[in-house]
Amino acid sequence: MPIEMESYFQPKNPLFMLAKGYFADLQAGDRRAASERILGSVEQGTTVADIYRYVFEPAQKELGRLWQINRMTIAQEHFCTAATQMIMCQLYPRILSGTKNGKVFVGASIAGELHEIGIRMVTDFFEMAGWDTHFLGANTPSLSILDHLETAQADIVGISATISPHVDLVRQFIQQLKSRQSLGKVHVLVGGYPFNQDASLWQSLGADGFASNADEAIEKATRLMELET
Ligand code: B12
Repeated sequence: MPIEMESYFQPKNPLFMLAKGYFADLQAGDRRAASERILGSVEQGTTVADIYRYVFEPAQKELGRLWQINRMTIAQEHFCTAATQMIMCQLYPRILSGTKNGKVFVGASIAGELHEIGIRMVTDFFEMAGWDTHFLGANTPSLSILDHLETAQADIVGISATISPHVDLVRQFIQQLKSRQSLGKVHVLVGGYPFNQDASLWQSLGADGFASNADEAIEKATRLMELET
């Protein structure tokens, strides 16, 4: 990571004031105010997708920036992350309420990988786009993911890795998937920090696609499904 980095809250953010206020609530240790601010905004018509795009994602990245320059302790960073996850849960009645398109998406972080908010956001975007989704969370062993893909009759699996040494596990996972006959039709999307740094990494691993954010993930998935028909 570069040493000098701009804040992730920039005035061009369409929810700039909401995002700043939310972050200030969390920094003050006030989860209740943070939650009320988000739920109030959603009540007034802000979409859950926009809260994810313009509030939660920059807030998470800002945590990393402040931690890196020693302006936030690890404990504060954990507190804010846990609070954001708690508030995301409060939005599920809205996330799970749309009509379905009959397609199944499974999202997981590879074994050893503890970063799970990115793939959770991606999975929730699939849910909001009408897919049936299965979010398996952090640190999921490859064989368990593969077995789950069979049970869930998945169309697409999304695998997340943030820490570079985990990239090789993603490669091994893809090889295992491609060699299992029963999973011949399952497409693999990958994403996370190392894939954002090197735009051709996904191809060298044998994945079917990569996306740098949740909106792009839906676009890529739609294209993969169109290619099938
Ligand atoms: C919260 C956090 C943690 C939490 C995670 C908790 C949790 N439940 O997820 C904890 C405390 C566990 C953690 C631990 C560590 N962390 Co950390 N962490 C972060 C932090 C602050 C936020 C992560 C986050 O939520 N981002 C927000 C999401 C929305 O963004 P995202 O993950 O990039 O996801 C988006 C896209 O990448 C994409 N995407 C992601 N996955 C996928 C998957 C698919 C299929 C697709 C299509 C797209 C996609 O779509 C998402 C939505 O747009 C980041 C800072 C940052 N800049 O992200 C550091 C950061 C990622 N961590 C970092 C580090 C170094 C670590 C540790 C090694 C620290 C340590 N010394 O112990 C450990 C490693 C633990 C492990 N084994 O995995 C570094 C990574 C640098 C690197 N890769 O080289 C960062 C960047 C901090 C920094 N400034 O240096 N961390």
